[in-house]
Amino acid sequence: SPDNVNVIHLKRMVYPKPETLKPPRTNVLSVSPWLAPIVWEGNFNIDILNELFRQENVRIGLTVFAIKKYIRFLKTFIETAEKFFMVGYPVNYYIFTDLVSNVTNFNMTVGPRKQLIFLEVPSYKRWQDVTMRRMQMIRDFTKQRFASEVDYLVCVDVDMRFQDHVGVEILSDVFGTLHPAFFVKGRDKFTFERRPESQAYIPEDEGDFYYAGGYFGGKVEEVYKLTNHCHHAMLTDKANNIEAIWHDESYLNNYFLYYKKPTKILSPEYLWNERDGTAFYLRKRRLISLHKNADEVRN
Ligand code: 2GW
Ligand code: MN
Repeated sequence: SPDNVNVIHLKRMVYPKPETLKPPRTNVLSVSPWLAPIVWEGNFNIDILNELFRQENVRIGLTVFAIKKYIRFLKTFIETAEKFFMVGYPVNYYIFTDLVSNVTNFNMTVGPRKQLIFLEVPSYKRWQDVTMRRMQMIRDFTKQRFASEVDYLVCVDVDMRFQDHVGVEILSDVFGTLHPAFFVKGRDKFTFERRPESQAYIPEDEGDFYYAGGYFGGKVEEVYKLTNHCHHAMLTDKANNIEAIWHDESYLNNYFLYYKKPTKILSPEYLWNERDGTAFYLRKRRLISLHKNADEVRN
């Protein structure tokens, strides 16, 4: 069972009765039209969820890419994950990097049943390829090793800092995250790929949510399907000399709309911009996307 989680069994677990006519959250959408829960603080009881996932002995893989200059984000990312991410559960941190020798000198230590695993991958010249090829690399390692080592994968950007609880409440067959810049906006403002020639195309009158490219996951088998699909869509576009406007994020949005709707959706609590302060409906800001000097890290 998880080490640092209070183990309380479902039998004699005493908690407030769910009230059918008194939803805990009234100012946010808590369920999608296809009945996927949208995860907000207040809507879940972590003790119940911990007991359910503990019974399954879940093992979690957290994938992150630290290629070229982005290696600088790794230390804070891992340090804060140790404090807030899946506390008490076995976690493999899968760090894809082009500089394995550099990072092993970092001398980061992680807690019991946590493992740092460095995976050496090529570094692409164009930054668009660095971000898009993550789909291919996650897919390849899914078959090779993730399937035998973990049950769920959580795939995120590295330019982030955890600052509050992220636990098993996020786990589901396949999950996506509401992009912090778009969840209050209309479809016409979504930056989906709008050229019909692209595999990522979504017309103006379609779309559920605008999902963030930097935070998705699910059961290993589902992450395989997702990354394999997005990688193939990207290759088809490449053969036709077109590249989706927001790269992997555009292909991911197309996949979630047309091929597999997420079975759980993470609210912006799970992905918030450092520069955006806070908002009245946010009870927690769990993972913060760091402000960076784009020109400096990109060149
Ligand atoms: C990316 C863009 C420009 C220059 C460099 C890089 C880069 C990214 C890199 O040199 N090395 C590297 O490891 N990366 C990885 O790709 C790293 O894990 C990073 O967090 C991730 C996405 O790049 P990032 O964080 O600069 O892009 P954002 O924050 O604008 O991300 C959104 O848009 C992307 C598509 O353009 C992706 O969909 C991403 O998932 C989104 O969050
Ligand atoms: Mn990012």
